[in-house]
Amino acid sequence: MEGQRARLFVALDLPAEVRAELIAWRAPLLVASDAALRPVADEALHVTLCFLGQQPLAAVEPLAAAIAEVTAGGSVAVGGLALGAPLWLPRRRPHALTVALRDRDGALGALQGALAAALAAGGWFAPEERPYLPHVTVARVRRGGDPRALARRELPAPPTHAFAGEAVTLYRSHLGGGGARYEALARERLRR
Ligand code: 2AM
Repeated sequence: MEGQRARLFVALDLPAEVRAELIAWRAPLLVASDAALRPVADEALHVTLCFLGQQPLAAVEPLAAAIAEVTAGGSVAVGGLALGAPLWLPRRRPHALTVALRDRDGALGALQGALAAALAAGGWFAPEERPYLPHVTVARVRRGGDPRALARRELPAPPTHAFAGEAVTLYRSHLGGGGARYEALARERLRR
């Protein structure tokens, strides 16, 4: 075990009904993409808060403790969220179809900032220069896939009702041929 590393990230988990809405929203777009897009697994739809990259497995326990401290044992709420505009990322040469997240009360930005500061202090996270852009990746461009025809079209807007984040989870990403599989290593629920 000693010396083993894993690809880790911390994410906000979405309520099941919001995941269901995203699954319904993307379904006709997957068809229209003519197989250029591969859907992210239904249960894996998430909002990345901090991408940590390769970390020693020994860091999992202190990382879980740091996340528990930032989320204050379930007393933090992240409300006022809503799905926003569809977004191709990166903008110039898209690898993914995503949906932006609106953070109407600034609660998500505050949580992400606190988490980024705590994880940077622990030496696990290198803060990024670019501003944090909350989004849910719903599908990735397949190798050799060309989504340009779809990317030129105006996409329908996803549902816009307000919701609250479910939990903050430390995930391990297992990369594989059929797409990454995400394993939850530690989860802290948020106040509803
Ligand atoms: P994406 O959804 O925008 O592609 C697991 O790979 C999660 O970490 C994904 O949500 C992915 O974001 C994000 N991720 C992967 N590589 C990253 C990087 N270099 N910087 C920031 N986030 C990254």
